[in-house]
Amino acid sequence: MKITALHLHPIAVADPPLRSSYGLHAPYAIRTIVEIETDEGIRGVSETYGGERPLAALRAAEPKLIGRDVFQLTRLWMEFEAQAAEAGGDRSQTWMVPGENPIDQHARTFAAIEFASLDAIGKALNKPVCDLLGGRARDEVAFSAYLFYKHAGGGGLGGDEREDEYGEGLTPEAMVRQAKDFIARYGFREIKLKGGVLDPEVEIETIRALRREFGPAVPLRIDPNCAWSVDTSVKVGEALVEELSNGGYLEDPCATIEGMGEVRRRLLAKGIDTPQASNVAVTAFPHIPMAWKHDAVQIVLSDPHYWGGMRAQQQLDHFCHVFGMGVSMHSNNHLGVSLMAMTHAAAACPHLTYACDTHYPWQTARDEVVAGGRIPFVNGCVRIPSKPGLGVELDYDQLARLKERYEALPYRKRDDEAEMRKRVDPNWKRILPRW
Ligand code: GKR
Ligand code: MG
Repeated sequence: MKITALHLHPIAVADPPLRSSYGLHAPYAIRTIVEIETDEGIRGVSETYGGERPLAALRAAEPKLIGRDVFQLTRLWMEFEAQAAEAGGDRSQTWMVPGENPIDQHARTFAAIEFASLDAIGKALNKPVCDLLGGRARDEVAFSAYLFYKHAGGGGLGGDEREDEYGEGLTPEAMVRQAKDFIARYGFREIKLKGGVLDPEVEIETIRALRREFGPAVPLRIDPNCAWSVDTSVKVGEALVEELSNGGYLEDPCATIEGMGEVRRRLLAKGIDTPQASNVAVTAFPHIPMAWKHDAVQIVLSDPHYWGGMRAQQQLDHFCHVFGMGVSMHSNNHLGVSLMAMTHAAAACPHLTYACDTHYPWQTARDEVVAGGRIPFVNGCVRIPSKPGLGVELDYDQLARLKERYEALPYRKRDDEAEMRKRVDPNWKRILPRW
C-alpha cells in the first residue's frame, strides 16, 4: 500500500486560560492534523504539534513519503535518524519545553507519519492499531484528572468564546471544586495538579485539600515544570510525604537530571521515598541511563508524539522496565485523534500502569475534529473501540472551520510567556527556579 499524497491541516482549538510555569495558555491552542492518502484509496490520519516549525518539518518530509509502502516504517525511521545525525546536535542535552527540542524534531515528525501509517494499515487489515503493535495489555486505558490553576474564561475570542465550565481556579478550595467537577464528569480515579504557578505553600495546601477531600485511594501528583529550586523541591517533598504516597509522584520539581538527583538523595536521606517523574529532564532515550545513574527519575513520562511514535513508546516501556523505572504518559493540548493514538500506544505497553495525563477535558465538542464528536471516558478510561485503525474518522466541516481559525491567528507558535505578559502581568518572565 503506497503513499500517494500527504495532507497537512493546521488548526486552532479554543483553550481556557490555564497557568503553568511557562506562563498562560493563549485563547487558542494550535495543532496539526496529518492525513496520508494511499493507492488503495485508504487514508491514514494522525494529530501532532501545531505551528510553523512542525508544519515545515512535515512538508520537508513529503518527498520521502510519496511512493513509500506504509508497512516499511523501519527504513523510514532509519532515514529520519540518519538525516538527524548528519544535522548534528547533542541528544543527551535536555530542553526546557517538552516537545519543542529542535534536536528531536525528526522523532516528532516521524511519529506523526507512523501514527497515520498504522491507522491506514489497521483500516486495510480491519484491525485496531494496538493489535498491530503485538496486541494489547489492556482493553481500556486509565487517564487522570489533570487540574490547572486557571483564570476565569473558557477559551476562544470575540463571538467565538467557550463557556467557562470550571470557573476561576486560583485557590485550594477552587481546585477541589475543579477536581470534583472533573471526577463527576469523567470518573477519573487519579489526580495530577499542574503546579509551579502559586507560592509553594499554597500548592502544598492545594494537594492537602485534595487529599482531605478524596482520601488515600485517589493518587495525587504535582508537576511544577521545574519552577522550584532543589531546596524548595526538598521542602515540598517533605511536606507532602503522606499526600504523594500510594501511587502519587513528584514530577519535574526542579530543572535537570542532576538537580532531580540531588532532590532524590536529600529526600532519601530523610527516609522519604516519594518517586520522581519527568517529561522535561528525560525526553529521549540517551537521557535514561543518565537519569538512572543519578537516581533522578523513577517514572519516565512517555509520549508517543515526541519519543518517536508508538513503537518507540513500546521500546521505552521495555527499556524503563529493564532499568527498574516506572512509565506513565505526558500530554499537551490535543483533540480526539491524539487521544486515540495515546490510548492505543498505552494499551500496547505492559508496564504503563499509572493513569496517563490528558488535556482533553479542557477542549470542547465545538473544537473536535473527530466525526461523531468527543471520545467518551467511562470511569476515567478510554476503551479501545472495535473499529479498525485508530478508530476515528475526520469531520471535514469541522476541520475546515478550525483551519479558518488558524489562518486568522496572529501567532504560529505557542508562547505562554507572551500571553502571560499580555493578559496578567506586563513584566512577567519565566524565571527558573522561581521559588
Ligand atoms: O499545558 O501548560 C501545559 C503543560 O505544562 C504542558 O505544556 C506540559 O508539557 O503537561 C505537560 C507537563 O506535564 O509538563
Ligand atoms: Mg510534566
